[in-house]
Amino acid sequence: MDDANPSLHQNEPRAVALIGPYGAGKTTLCGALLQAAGTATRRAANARTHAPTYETKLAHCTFLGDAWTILDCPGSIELAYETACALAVADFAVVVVDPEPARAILLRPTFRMLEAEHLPFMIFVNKIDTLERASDTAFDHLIGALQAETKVQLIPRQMPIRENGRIVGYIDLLSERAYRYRASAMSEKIAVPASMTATEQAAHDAVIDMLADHNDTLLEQVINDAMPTPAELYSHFRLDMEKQDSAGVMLGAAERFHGVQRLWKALRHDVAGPTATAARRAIVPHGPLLAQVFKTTYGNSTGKFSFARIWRGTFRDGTAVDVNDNSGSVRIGGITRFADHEAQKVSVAEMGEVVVLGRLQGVSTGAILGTARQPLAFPSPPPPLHVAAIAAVDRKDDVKLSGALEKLLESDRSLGLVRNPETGDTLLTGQGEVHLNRAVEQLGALAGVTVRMRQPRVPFKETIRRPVHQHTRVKRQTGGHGQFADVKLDIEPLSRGTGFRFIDRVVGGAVPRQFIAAVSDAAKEATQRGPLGFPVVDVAVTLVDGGFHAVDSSDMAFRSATRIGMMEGLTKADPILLEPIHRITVSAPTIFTTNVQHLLTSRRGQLLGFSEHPDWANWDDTEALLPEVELHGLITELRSQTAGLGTFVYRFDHLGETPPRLAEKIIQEITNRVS
Ligand SMILES: Nc1nc2c(ncn2[C@@H]2O[C@H](COP(=O)(O)OP(=O)(O)O)[C@@H](O)[C@H]2O)c(=O)[nH]1
Ligand SMILES: [Mg+2]
Repeated sequence: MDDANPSLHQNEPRAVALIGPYGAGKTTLCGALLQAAGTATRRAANARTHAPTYETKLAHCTFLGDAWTILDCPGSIELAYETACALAVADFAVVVVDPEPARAILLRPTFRMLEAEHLPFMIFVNKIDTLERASDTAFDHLIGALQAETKVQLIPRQMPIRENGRIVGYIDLLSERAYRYRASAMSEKIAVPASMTATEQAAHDAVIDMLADHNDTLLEQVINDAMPTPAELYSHFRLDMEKQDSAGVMLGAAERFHGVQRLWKALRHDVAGPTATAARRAIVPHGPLLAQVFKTTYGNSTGKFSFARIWRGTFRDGTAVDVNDNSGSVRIGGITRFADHEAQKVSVAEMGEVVVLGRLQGVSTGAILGTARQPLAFPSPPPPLHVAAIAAVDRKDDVKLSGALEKLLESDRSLGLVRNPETGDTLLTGQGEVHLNRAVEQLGALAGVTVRMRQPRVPFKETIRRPVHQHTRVKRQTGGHGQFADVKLDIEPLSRGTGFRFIDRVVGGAVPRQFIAAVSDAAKEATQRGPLGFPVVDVAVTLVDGGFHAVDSSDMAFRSATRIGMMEGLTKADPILLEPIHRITVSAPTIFTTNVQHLLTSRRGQLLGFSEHPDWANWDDTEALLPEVELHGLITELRSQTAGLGTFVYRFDHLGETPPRLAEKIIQEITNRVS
């Protein structure tokens, strides 16, 4: 492909996402990029960095005549879905990392997201000013550590120049030019330090070899000792990144402006525009209007905003567009573009632009606007890791709450809402404590009510451990008509998971036909709340015999005899509390597997074994059976034991007997609640 034309993508607006672990300096870098583009003042740029980033922030700017949208993504693992959604519409990602090799392990989830999206990316090693005693090999170590986390080949784009252990500049390994950093200004070009010429040459050759791995033409050139020109190298480099065969590694210090201008130039040259991105996402280039919503927000004063990238055509304010290929249509009511902090109303937006659309009812994150004619891939929300029961402090606010919940779930699909009919709890599910705390805060603000959060109630059950024979007679004389019923019940335990069974073994009309249904119903009803206070499962009740009175027997009499008999019988039958046990698979880096096992056993987990993660090198999957009560807060503790990386999936497995001590405590609690 020709690279003679450096303005290959110049006329298309491009979108680049800044991603990476929390605290690596993404927001600072975003400010520095804006400042370098002349969009933000240093103060405005710095002001951005104070608070942690909870959601993807958008900034628009122009760099050397090209339009850019920068998507400053949150780094927290709990908000990873927000980042995944941004990656679904970005042309490119800059992974911002800390220079400390020990922290490279944090990059695995980031790299996995990029690999899943096939999104081209490069790495920006930030905070190199913090390396006070950088050794010759510090940078190699870092790249080695990062390489262990991704299948994409990492190619160092720059080589640091050190003086007294500090990094003061770099040599560009493609152009072989050297630069010295200057305080808050563009770097100054210098001669390659004499002491570095040999190592620089070796590093340059190594880069060419790496590029030749993916390119036969280059390989042939190398074999024939023909020197590729810098322009050829740039071109190979860009194409390699575009195919996600490799990713360049650059360095700098966003806070000091080091390497920021260089990064801009690399982006300008290496980032393909929306035409290429649309092609990568299998969107045919010519056709009707098409855009995808990647973020949705609700504010009390602002209303609903849908953030969308336009893949095809032109958006005009006031026109109607289809939603998800004919599942409805909406009218565009306001198109906004963000220039740093300032919102700018526009009436028309073109292909490639990232815009914010107002008041699109029924349109949620991932929605397709216009006509796709084929499904457009969009990341699915991750499975829940943390669950809390929520309620309005004042019950009469529940209605307001449900409206706000709808908005909340529409704006964040990594939240979920489940009503547990067994416990009556309304459960909000999400990715961790921080995530849910913030969600509940937003919920309260949207609804204008105070929302309370507490640990979900566990749907305990009970069963019996030994068979009993129960004889109960109800005999009452009240005025005229009396009440008479006599039942003999065999109450027996069944194997786990069988449920409830009623058997009629009455012979010779000891209990007349017409009353059997009343006995059966009452027996079943009695299992709704057993002697311990929970639903009774896995019990067989056999009506073996009984008696009746020609005048005084009735459905009601048989019902009450059965009810009394069941309660007495179950109490004598050695009742025991059962708790839901889940089968859980915990994934974490292998170095933390022992921690994971201790954590699970400390929470009454029964370890089933562990194995290598099927496709994450140096990660293990630990399998265990874990009581549902112990899931509460597990993700928080797991993260603290695994540098924040551990995660899990779980599903209900069986009901297990609750250990006596715990059972006592739980029964006490429910007794207190009832009385
Ligand atoms: N020493 C140093 N600190 C930096 C640099 N860039 C960012 N920081 C600091 O790192 C912290 C986290 O930065 P922030 O941009 O919020 O990180 P984010 O979570 O990745 O967005 C802040 O205290 C920044 O001031 C840098 O180049 N050098
Ligand atoms: Mg940030």
